[in-house]
Amino acid sequence: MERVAVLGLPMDLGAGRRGVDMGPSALRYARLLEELEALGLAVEDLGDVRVPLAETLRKRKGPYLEEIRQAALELRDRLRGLEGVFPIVLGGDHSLSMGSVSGVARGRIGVIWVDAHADFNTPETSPSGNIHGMPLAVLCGLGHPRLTEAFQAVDPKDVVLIGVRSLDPGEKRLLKEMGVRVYTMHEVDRLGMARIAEETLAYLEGLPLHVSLDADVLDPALAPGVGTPVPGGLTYREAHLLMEVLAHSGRVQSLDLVEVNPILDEKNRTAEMMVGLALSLLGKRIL
Ligand code: NNH
Ligand code: MN
Ligand code: MN
Ligand code: MN
Repeated sequence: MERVAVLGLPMDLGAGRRGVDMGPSALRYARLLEELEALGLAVEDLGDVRVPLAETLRKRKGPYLEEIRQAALELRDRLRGLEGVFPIVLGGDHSLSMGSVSGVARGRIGVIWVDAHADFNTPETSPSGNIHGMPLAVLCGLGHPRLTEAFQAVDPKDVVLIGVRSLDPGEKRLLKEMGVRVYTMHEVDRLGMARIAEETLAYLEGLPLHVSLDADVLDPALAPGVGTPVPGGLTYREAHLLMEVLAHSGRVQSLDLVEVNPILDEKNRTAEMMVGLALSLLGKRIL
């Protein structure tokens, strides 16, 4: 029986709006653990990584670089201690993925970043200064030295972005310079998700895979509970099909479910969507 470990990181310090710190609760409330068990998996909830509340930090305005670094390092170390389980990390804002990817990497790893944005800003290119817009750049070695020293973990050539439709000017330049493979919504429309999923698997041939799933990749009509909604996102079936094809490969070894904002959501639908996608990635089939 495959074993799954669920670990939360209730942090919103990297985002521009409050609320994604409640994401782990919302995902658990949406029956993530029960549904995984119903699939026949052995599931263990490891609880949450501790993270300071924004209210308790004296500095009232971000960026909370040191606090985010510390929380992501704790996540990294917790994940490094796991062996023989499939970790699902519950966010929390996307800056936690610096810790999740470095925590699950045991050598070379392919990262599939499913997001409306590329999260490829540096402090120089970021228009917002929000650290959740930077984690993929940090993982590729670009950005604040306090972060890149701790978390550089992937070759930019081993990264695939899917669902992108909002890029800042400096980010576009960096993505091209670093040779990151990007499937924007334009490619999703033109090629279809089946082909994109197959191409992604072929491109990352031979590598174990980590999927980092940002709720804002979904169309805001399906997933209103996100801080930075962008129109024209993935449909229900496009998102599930991607997860189903990746599941079929048997190569995905870890998952982030991030950026669910229950304050902005309607009746927890966004968390429910994310749980459904996790189930498809873990092998749930229609027939
Ligand atoms: N690119 C913008 C920034 O750096 C938005 C990032 N916001 C996200 N990313 N939610 O997934 O601030
Ligand atoms: Mn993101
Ligand atoms: Mn995004
Ligand atoms: Mn996001």
